[in-house]
This record gives sequence, structure tokens and C-alpha cells, in this order.
Amino acid sequence: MNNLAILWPREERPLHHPTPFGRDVHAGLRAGAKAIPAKYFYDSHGSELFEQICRLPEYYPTRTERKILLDNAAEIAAIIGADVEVVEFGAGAAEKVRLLLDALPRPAGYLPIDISGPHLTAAVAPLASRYPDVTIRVVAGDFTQALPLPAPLPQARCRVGFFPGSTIGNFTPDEALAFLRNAATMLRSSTASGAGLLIGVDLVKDPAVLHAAYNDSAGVTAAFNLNLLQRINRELNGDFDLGSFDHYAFYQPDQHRIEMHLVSRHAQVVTVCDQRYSFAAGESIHTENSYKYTPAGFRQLAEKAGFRPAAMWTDEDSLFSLHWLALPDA
Ligand code: AVI
Repeated sequence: MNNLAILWPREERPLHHPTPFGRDVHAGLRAGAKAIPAKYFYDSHGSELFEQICRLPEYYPTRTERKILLDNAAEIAAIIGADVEVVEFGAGAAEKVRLLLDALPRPAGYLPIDISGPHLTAAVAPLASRYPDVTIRVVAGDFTQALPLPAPLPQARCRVGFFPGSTIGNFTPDEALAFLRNAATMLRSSTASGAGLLIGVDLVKDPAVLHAAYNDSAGVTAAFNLNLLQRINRELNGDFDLGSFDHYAFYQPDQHRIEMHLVSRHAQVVTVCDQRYSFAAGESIHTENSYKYTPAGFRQLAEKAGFRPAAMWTDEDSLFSLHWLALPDA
């Protein structure tokens, strides 16, 4: 498979310096309202649990977005056109991109970016043989930070971003705006016109549907949430007792977001890397926000970031939306 390259940006960090994970966990546990960024869910077990979530009957986003992509593949392909390099932000299992690569006429390249490097590398390997004419370059890194990308492929007309799954919902509106601006810069660095971003966005809906999606009856979302503590124990020498914390997820209508927390069942002290953290009974660690948008609200945000919202597709129950955001020429 000589169409596949794995690119690991070298981290410039002295050995004695804590990892970003360690730094963020300590800062988050020291804060008045304890919180840890949701991006740390995705170690290899967390990534597997997330794939299980995507198959749950209550978790509608994955299958709904997939159907939207399939039902509208021809129209999407006609808008995007031939000879593009697809840049996927947070590629994870690299599943949905198959639908896009299958639909596009003559895709030139695929550049998936994901924080979980080993998981991504394993997920992408089968794509190299399935799409022998597509140059695949894997970038392991955090796309929420300024990340150096390899130069655009000479054979590609332009770069097209792909950000499915409503991962943008895990950012605050300010972070979402910053992501969109950053994505616009990365995609615009390509040569000719035609660049844009195909992005999946979960919609505001009946809170009962949302509640069920984040409190599944099989307990997979709870395991996904609690795995963060397991990861801290393993990687940061922590002593969290997983049985002493509960998964708690609820819809916060004022902010149009699901909040996920881990709630301490009783007063306790936890040690992470020799630092002690006290928890009162009922005190929580805020582990995730999942914002839901109205179509108009999302279009406004995209315009603010410099995109031109040019098309939107949704399902018959208006659960989920897929937007084509064109990038006007600089
Ligand atoms: C990845 N992200 C869009 C998921 C979501 O729905 O916010 C993560 C997730 N958290 C709990 N269930 C799924």
C-alpha cells in the first residue's frame, strides 16, 4: 500500500514537563467548578465505547446523518466535484468518509486528523486498499490547536473539509467559531476555488429524545463517561474509585446543550500524581457539553467564520442536519 503515509507531528516538550492531558486534568480538578475537556474521552477504549454508542438504538445522530449522506450523495458529489483532497477533522473510525469517497467523482486525497493516533491508523489501513487511487496521509494530532498540515497534493484541485457527527457540538459557541475560522484557514491554503466544509450538526429537538440519547438503557454512555477516570488512573497515577462516581447527563434548554457530569456519591479525597483533590457529596466534574443548533443559528455562526452556507440537508424528522459551507475565494 504505497498510497498511505502516517504523519506524527513531533511534540516539542521537555521530558520533565507534564503532558497536555496532565496539565488539563490538574487545572480542571483545581477549578472552583471542576471540569475536564471532553476531547480526553478518546483513548483507545474510549474510542471503542464511542463506536458502541453510535450503534445504540437511542443514539439517533449517527444513523440519521448516515442516511442523510446516502440519500443526498449525488447532489453532494455534484456540488463538491472531482479531484479534491478530503480533510477530515476528528476522523475516529473513518467510517462515514467511505460514503463521501464512494460518492465523489475521482477523489484525489484523504487527509484524516485525529487525536487518537493508533486508533486512527488502524481504522484507515483498510481504506488504502479500498481506494488505491486516493493518496491517504494520516495526521495524528489535536485539530482544535493550530496544527501544521502537509502541503496540498499537487494533483488536487482544492481541499474540502469533512466534519461529521456533530463533533462541533462539543465545543462552546466561542470554540466552535474559533474551530470554523481555523478550518477556513487550513482549507483555504489550497490552490484553486471550490474549497468548503461539509459538516454535520445536531439540531434542537424534544428534550426527551435528547435525554434518552445520552442516558442509554445499556449503560454504554455511562461507561464512556467513567472511562475518563480510568484513563486518569492509568496515565496520571490516579486513584479514582469508579464505583464512587455516577454518570449524570441532562438537557439544559437555555443553552441548547446536553451536559455530562461525573457526580461524587459521597465526600472523598482523590489523588492524581501526588496531588490531592477533595470532593463534597454530590459535587461533579463537568465532562462534556453537546450543543444543539437551529439551522438558522448554525448558518449565522458559519457566516461569522467567513463561510458561505450554500446548502443544507436534513432527515424527515428534522433530527440532524448536514451543511455545505462554501469558502469564498480569498
Ligand atoms: C462526539 N460527540 C458528537 C458525541 C455527542 O453526541 O456529543 C459524544 C457523545 N457523548 C455522549 N454520547 C456521545
